[in-house]
Amino acid sequence: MKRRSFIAGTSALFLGACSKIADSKIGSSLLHAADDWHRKAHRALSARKALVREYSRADISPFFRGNGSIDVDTDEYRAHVANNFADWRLEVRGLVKNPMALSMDNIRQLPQRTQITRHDCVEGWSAIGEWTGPQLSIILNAAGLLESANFIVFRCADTLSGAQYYESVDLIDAMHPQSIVAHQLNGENLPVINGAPLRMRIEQQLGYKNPKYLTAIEAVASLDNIEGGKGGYWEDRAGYQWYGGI
Ligand SMILES: Nc1nc2c(c(=O)[nH]1)N[C@H]1C(S)=C(S)[C@@H](COP(=O)(O)O)O[C@H]1N2
Ligand SMILES: [Mo]
Repeated sequence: MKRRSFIAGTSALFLGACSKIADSKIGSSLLHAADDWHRKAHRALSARKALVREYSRADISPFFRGNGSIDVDTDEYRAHVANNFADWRLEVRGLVKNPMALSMDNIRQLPQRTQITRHDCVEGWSAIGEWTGPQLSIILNAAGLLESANFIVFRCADTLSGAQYYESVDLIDAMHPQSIVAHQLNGENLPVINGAPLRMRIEQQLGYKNPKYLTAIEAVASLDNIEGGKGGYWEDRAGYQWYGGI
């Protein structure tokens, strides 16, 4: 039905060609195959746009452990901790119309989202926490993504075995309503072990896709020339899936 109304809106010539194809047996199976493909792609896309489960306050884990880097071993970071991250800046750069450097006050002044979600680490533990911060979509819309942007890369202040931690997502996950730049855990400023002062929450994906100690958000066309080219620290090293969906 849908296809008919779509075709009706196009030129008579196109309509003629299509109904001729539909008349032949092979033509009609081709059209149905296209329908199936479209239905599946649509279903996959809607699943990725759905909200993940949110929990209640009673479900919050008494302690949210720190994993991977639990501190940043630089004098610069220690100075930021000492002055409460007053000079921390989150850069928004790459394929954007308006590059920005946001202070913690800037971040706190944006509209906020609070969500209680479950974090799942591939190492076999989970924790439920309440995260607060602006939606990444608000920041990206303010920066104005250029047409050529396909991925968002997250840069971090810490190094693990001598290399910077980083991660990336496509624009579907970047624009997801639960993708937030969190500055609070359970109503308090982020503890250092959990990524102070800023960390991403990409709730549809596994723990390693939730980068801590966030210093920059970079819009890029391709991941090929970023670090090892596989889109993230663990993807480059340990063969973790780039799409770490739960
Ligand atoms: N910058 C940075 N982000 C990181 C990591 C890290 O080592 N460095 N570890 C990842 C992994 S594997 C997990 S499970 C979570 C752990 O988050 P938590 O320390 O708040 O528990 O952070 C992720 N983000
Ligand atoms: Mo993890």
